[in-house]
Amino acid sequence: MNVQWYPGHMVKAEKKIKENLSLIDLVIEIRDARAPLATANPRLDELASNKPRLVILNKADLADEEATSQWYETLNKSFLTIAFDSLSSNPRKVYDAINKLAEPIQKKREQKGLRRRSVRTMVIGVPNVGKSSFINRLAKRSAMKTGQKPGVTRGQQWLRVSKGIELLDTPGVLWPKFEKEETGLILAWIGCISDHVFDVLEVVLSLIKWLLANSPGTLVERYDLSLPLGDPLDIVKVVGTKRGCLLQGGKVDYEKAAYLLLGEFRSGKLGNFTLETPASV
Ligand SMILES: Nc1nc2c(ncn2[C@@H]2O[C@H](COP(=O)(O)OP(=O)(O)OP(=O)(O)O)[C@@H](O)[C@H]2O)c(=O)[nH]1
Ligand SMILES: [Mg+2]
Repeated sequence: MNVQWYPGHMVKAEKKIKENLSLIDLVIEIRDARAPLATANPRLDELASNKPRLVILNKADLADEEATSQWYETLNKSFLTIAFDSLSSNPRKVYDAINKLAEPIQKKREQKGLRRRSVRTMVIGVPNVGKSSFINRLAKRSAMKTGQKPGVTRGQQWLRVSKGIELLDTPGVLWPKFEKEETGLILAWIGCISDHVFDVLEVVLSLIKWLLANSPGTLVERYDLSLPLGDPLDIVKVVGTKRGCLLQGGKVDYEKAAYLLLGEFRSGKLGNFTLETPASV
């Protein structure tokens, strides 16, 4: 897949992270539980090596539960990790984790004769993983703007989410680390890359291939497809016909059908899927 990258943009993003590191006590890295590898920040180990880190496997409600447990086990060996649903999980465990990670810093302050102070945390992650929704969940109100597409948060914004905890919302940043073509595809499937920069039909054909290989019954059931199945393009055609994605004159509108499939996948209507296993770490 051909996605355009802007090296200048990445240099700026790294500079911003470095600037913020001097202001904060710990880092919360939000990843998408459906793709904890593709949505990881490959530069973070180096950039934030001296800051405690909390990893949130967000959108756990859309991921495969068993796979999320496996990811939890794997990641929790390196970083305190929490599987979370920013639309409905109880934030208690996140508060506890933040306070636990900040405790050594608070202790150090006390030893120096200083008072404990608010824990300052930067929330980072690739676009659309749910950073702003996560902050809203912790604050128990819609303080930050959220949206179904990447690039909603433009600037940085601090918010006191509870007594003693302040979070910094940041714009999502993608890193040009697509050594594997699949990483780019996965990011496109789950909505972390703007739909305008790739060919939606091409991306959906690859998603259909993945679904046929990993969960053969899903498409058949959801769209009541007859067997034997045709190739992925045929499947888009049948879905488009059945769902009325048609051009004037009655021909199938492949792009519209592709958007419909993508939307249903992203919102969990096709089921709960995890696209990467810890074995690929
Ligand atoms: N099902 C589900 N949807 C979520 C969850 N967290 C966020 N969302 C949805 O995902 C979309 C993106 O959420 P945002 O909070 O705007 O994501 P963001 O990381 O701040 O995005 P940018 O600011 O664009 O980088 C929104 O439509 C949210 O409602 C979650 O845990 N589960
Ligand atoms: Mg945001």
